[in-house]
Amino acid sequence: MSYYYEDEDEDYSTNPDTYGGNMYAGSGDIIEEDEYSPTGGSDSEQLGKRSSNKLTSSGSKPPRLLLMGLRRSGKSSIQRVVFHKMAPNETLFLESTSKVMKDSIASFIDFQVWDFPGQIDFFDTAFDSDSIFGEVGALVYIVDAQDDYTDSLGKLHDTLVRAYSVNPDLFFEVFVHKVDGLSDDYKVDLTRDIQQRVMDELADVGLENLVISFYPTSIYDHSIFEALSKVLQKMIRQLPTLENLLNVLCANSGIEKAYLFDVASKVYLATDSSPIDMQSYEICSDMIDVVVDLTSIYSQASITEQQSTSGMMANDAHSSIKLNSGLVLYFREINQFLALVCLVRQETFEKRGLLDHNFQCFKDAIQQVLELRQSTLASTSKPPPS
Ligand SMILES: Nc1nc2c(ncn2[C@@H]2O[C@H](COP(=O)(O)OP(=O)(O)OP(=O)(O)O)[C@@H](O)[C@H]2O)c(=O)[nH]1
Ligand SMILES: [Mg+2]
Repeated sequence: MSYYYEDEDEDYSTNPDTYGGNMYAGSGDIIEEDEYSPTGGSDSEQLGKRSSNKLTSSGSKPPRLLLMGLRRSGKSSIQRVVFHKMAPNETLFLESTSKVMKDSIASFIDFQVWDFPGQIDFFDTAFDSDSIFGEVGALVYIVDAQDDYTDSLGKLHDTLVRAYSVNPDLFFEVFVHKVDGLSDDYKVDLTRDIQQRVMDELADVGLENLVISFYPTSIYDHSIFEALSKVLQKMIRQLPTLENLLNVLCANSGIEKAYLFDVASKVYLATDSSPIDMQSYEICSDMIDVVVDLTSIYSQASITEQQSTSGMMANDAHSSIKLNSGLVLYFREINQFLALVCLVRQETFEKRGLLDHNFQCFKDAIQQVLELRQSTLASTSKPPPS
């Protein structure tokens, strides 16, 4: 295995935590209702630099991911494992949530995760559906598949009807959760059964056209990351452009499969259009853990090294692992949030000049997509001439 880590961003390199265990330091503290903590960092230059590394959602406000479901269904566990790197078995000790907890995530797009308490009473006057469902985002309803889910589906039905009446543009998602330990066939059957029952009930109230996606998930494997990737992708306006760029890169560089990942959460933003197989996704996702773990162990040394050679450092981190299958697993940093992880044929990997050149073009193109959005935002926010 060859491992290289070189770091470009001064502010980020002096803070190994940015890439290490505490991914959202300063930006993802759990806060209670009606507060929004913007991204960490105070000086405007730094904020400008960070924002040009971000993608944008379709609304002006940060989109919301609303996690709903009965008590103990696993909402807080999902939020902790994916966005705060909690080990899955530590979720056993999580306390029940009593208030809506809003978690602001500053990442490739800024968004908020709202973790609701299990038993929400829609008829309670404190529950303001208009403001909760009114903004852009996704309603993710968690069904505990290890429990009797009859009550949960009843609640899901009420939630969907209520949310749809307030905001039909929300994305509606159902996680059939805690499917760890179940056979693949059973997972599929179970998800299909739940889907059928939900759709039948919606048809009874005339909502048969409501589009809902169903995913079997568990915090003990990659499925929760994959499902959340798909949900978050719906909120990225630039997704078709990113997919096109990945297709062009793969076609010209001997890449079998490529994923554009948000490094901190391991959620993938885009992939090329070749079919996704779970194995390639899992191995690419594991590669991020390898790089992040090694970085957190060795980053102090790499910082010292960089300081002594300041001005001469390369501007990206990269790492590769040769696999027995004749493929090379290749990680390459794009900016402080994003990395490309791909499976490259070994013979093409040896022609590194081509790969490096194509990667540079890809990176420039991504940067242009990000900057274009920034300049559009800047020009639309200028006051009209008097
Ligand atoms: N087996 C298994 N257990 C899970 C999974 N996800 C969560 N759990 C467990 O489910 C229990 C409840 O998890 P929480 O995240 O607290 O549930 P919650 O929906 O936030 O509950 P409330 O806050 O009371 O509404 C914990 O013991 C978790 O360890 C999973 O994917 N598989
Ligand atoms: Mg909870």
